[in-house]
Amino acid sequence: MAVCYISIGSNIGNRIENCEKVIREIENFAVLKSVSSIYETEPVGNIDQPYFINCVAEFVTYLTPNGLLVNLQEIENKFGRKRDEIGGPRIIDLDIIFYEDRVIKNDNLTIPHPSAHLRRFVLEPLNEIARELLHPVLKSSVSELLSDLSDEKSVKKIGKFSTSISQ
Ligand code: PH2
Ligand code: MG
Ligand code: MG
Repeated sequence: MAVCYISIGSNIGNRIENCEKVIREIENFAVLKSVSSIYETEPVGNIDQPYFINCVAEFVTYLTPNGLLVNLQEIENKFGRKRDEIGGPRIIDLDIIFYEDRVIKNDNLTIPHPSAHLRRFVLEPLNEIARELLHPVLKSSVSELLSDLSDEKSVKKIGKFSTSISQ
């Protein structure tokens, strides 16, 4: 079984419920090990869009990295994710941040996620559940990446998932 970390984001509709529902969906093919608190985060990139709800969850799975990607994309599609605007608002966005300590780069998939180490909305929640985890390319821990981070976008912890999710 492989350990993977998935960043979950939503800024359309009932954002927290969207995140809870996708965690339940991912549990059809992976075992949830831990999930961060719920964060409300200022949009990065295209700033003319609503604030996001973001969290990071740790799963273990028998799927390969590519198999995991395909399954996550199926969930995004099922939730009605449209891919017309790059970096625009989304009902749900599922990004693989780490998969074991694998380094992968192909046309479909880059792991570790190429901008994870630059984004406070990823590192703050990840630091809550995996502060010692090493970035396999940068060879720094999540907590080191967070303390070196220059991203000053607002990332606010606003609560926890219900225990039915996080236990
Ligand atoms: N996702 C993006 C672009 N910008 N900003 C925040 N705060 N959270 C996100 O999840 C996010 C973003 C593209 O995937
Ligand atoms: Mg993303
Ligand atoms: Mg994505």
